[in-house]
Amino acid sequence: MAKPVALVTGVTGQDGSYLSELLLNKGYRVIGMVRRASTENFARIAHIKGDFELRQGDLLDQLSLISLLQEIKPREVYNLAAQSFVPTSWQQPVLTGEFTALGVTRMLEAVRLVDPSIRFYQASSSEMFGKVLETPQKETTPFYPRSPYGVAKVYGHYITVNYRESYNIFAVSGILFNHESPRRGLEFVTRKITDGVARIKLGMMSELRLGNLDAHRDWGFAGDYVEAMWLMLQQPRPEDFVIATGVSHSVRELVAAAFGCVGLDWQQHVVVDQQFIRPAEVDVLVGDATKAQQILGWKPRVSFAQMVEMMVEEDLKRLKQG
Ligand code: NAP
Ligand code: G4F
Repeated sequence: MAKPVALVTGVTGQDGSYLSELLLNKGYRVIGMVRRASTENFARIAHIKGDFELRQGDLLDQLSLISLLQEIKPREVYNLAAQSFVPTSWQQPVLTGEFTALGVTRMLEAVRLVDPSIRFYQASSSEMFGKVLETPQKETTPFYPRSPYGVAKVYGHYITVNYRESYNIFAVSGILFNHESPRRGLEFVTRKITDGVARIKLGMMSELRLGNLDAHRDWGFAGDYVEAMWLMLQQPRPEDFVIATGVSHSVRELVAAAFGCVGLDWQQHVVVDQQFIRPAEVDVLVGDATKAQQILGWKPRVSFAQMVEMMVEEDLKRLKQG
């Protein structure tokens, strides 16, 4: 029997790499969409590159998406590609809108034109809740985004709902809270901290410059969260889900936990630097994933403490190897 085909956009990113592993293990033919670059950026997928296929396509280019779907005939499309770093969205708000907002419409249009029976997953974000109007946040909590990125994600979310309601497409939105791993980009706060802790422990640097230590996030492990993406596309009905641990920690607690892993006092090394303070902040996020637990049977496996330890250990190992 032919393998089910899944297209993953954003395959070179953190989530794309974990999701591709999961789909390969489930027996899918996995096709990763990559945009053209002068140098390859395949570090996160190097270990599985021989097991799946890469095809060029860009969320900015409508025709490339249509041609790709016509060629590979997927059963499922996971739209993970985006400009995903919140501070950059203030520096490049228009480009962020092109990728993160209109890119979703381009992919949905491709689905509608090529084969409306394709099942579509959109990577929505807890950043949409922003200046939160309810705690904890669930599927029915109103949005109040606080960054151009958050605003773009709200557009992506509602256009997904709209294509579901307008064209009866199986299009779902996963509202995922922050999820991290040793494959997280070095600019995000968790990885910046665990990489910094490892460098300080190894004598490669002495101080770590950060922004707002009072911000709280509901941090989970990316490997757990990609499972929820797949589960959402296997349901009898298309529905949106919040995916979160239900536990919130401050950046300060994260710093203390990471330095604690190597027996160092964070207060000797962390400096608050105004350049990392944002024009508008999301102060506290904490999600309620009860619906995902009840309908998808999903719950997180890796705790905050386990995840921080895993990330510090991996950064130490990588830096020792040189
Ligand atoms: P990531 O590591 O930043 O990866 C982003 C991916 O998007 C990269 O593969 C990047 O490709 C690709 N991309 C960017 N612009 C593109 C374009 N124009 N055409 C094609 N590909 C493009 O992000 P992530 O953490 O894995 O997150 C995956 C998705 O979930 C994103 O949409 C993000 O906004 C969303 N999300 C993430 C979190 C989280 O906590 N991680 C939470 C909620 C939602 P290059 O390698 O070419 O740059
Ligand atoms: O790690 P962050 O940059 O993640 P942020 O802004 O919450 O966004 C991430 O999660 C979203 C889901 O809620 C995703 F949609 C999005 O794509 C991305 O994956 O910052 C987390 C917190 C912020 O409050 C920030 O102000 O950490 C605070 N922070 C303090 N010092 C810092 C720093 N953030 C960064 N990146 N760098 C710092 O030095």
